[in-house]
Amino acid sequence: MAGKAHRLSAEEREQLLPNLRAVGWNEVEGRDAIFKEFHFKDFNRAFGFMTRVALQAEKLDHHPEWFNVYNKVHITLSTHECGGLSERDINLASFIEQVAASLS
Ligand code: H2B
Repeated sequence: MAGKAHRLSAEEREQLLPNLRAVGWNEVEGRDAIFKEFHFKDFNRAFGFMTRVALQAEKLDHHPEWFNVYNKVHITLSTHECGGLSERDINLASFIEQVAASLS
């Protein structure tokens, strides 16, 4: 990905995080990251979702931390390079929302 990632400023957070909060993303306590839990009808849908997110993550060279059991997928987004939330996380979260919406 082009350019160095920088941690979002207070102003950028005020501008970018409300939209994600509104659709269920929350800031992680004790760590500069965001988290959301997704529920699907079954494993097939959950894994289809993960597959689409994985391909995009690879393309962006920005990868989620995630956990799956059957129809549940827990996702944490943070940028290791800058040790916290960057615009890359916001972009990936927006993509993830689009995929989830198309599968539910
Ligand atoms: N994913 C996330 N979430 N944060 C990073 O800083 C990151 C990544 N860096 N995927 C990328 C890969 C880096 O390690 C490689 C070398 O480009």
